[in-house]
Amino acid sequence: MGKQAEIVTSSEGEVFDVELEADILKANRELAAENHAKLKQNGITSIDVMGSVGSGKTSLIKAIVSVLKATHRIAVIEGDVTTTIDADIIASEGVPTVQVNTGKECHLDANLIKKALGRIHLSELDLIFIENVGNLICPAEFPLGSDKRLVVISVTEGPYMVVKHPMMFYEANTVAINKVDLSNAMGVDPFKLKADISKVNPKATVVMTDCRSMVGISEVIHSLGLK
Ligand SMILES: Nc1nc2c(ncn2[C@@H]2O[C@H](COP(=O)(O)OP(=O)(O)OP(=O)(O)O)[C@@H](O)[C@H]2O)c(=O)[nH]1
Ligand SMILES: [Mg+2]
Repeated sequence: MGKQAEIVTSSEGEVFDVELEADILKANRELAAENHAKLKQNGITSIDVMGSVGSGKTSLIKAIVSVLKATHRIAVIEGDVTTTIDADIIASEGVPTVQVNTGKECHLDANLIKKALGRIHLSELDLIFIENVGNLICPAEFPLGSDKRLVVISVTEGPYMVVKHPMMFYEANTVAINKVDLSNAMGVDPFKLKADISKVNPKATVVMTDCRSMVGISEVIHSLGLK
């Protein structure tokens, strides 16, 4: 064994079902456009919330909802592989919440969101948040039809989340670096994460947040143009 690691890229391995995958992505994009049109017809602003497992997506949505619910009519679609834990947390804010369980899938898709939108009284809303399944890989490829994308990472995932998963950040409008209250304990510099994000996507607004103390929440709201 040499001192440097061997690298095998996917282009060297067998790639199955390339055409099938292209069809699925195309069909998803078409349904996403339909969802977008439906949301716009109803005058609704929609925000995708994506990010790593346990980074604080639900906590951030809950914090934002707690601030905006006095002035906006809000609903939340909660995507999870299983359980209604996140939906129950959000429902405690008193806003309509739809749980979408993806079963074996590691991401939401536009068809699932189309179904979820059918369960909501769209004419009674101003704003929808969609929390995707927690991971930094698959959700990036499946647009849902939303206006903006909020990506949430946290210092507890270590210092390399952005450089290892740049795709998730390409389309982000806002990135929250969450749990900054734990930066010292984790030995992770949030400003280094911020610099990594700005390299990958210079247009994204990066906000440091601590959802437990409501730090950075109004900046996130402002950066998404919601207030
Ligand atoms: N210390 C600290 N803990 C936080 C913060 N934000 C969230 N947490 C905690 O982190 C844990 C995970 O938070 P969630 O909001 O459920 O994270 P999530 O990204 O929605 O998780 P999944 O949906 O399971 O991927 C919970 O115990 C939260 O209370 C924060 O800013 N600081
Ligand atoms: Mg969650």
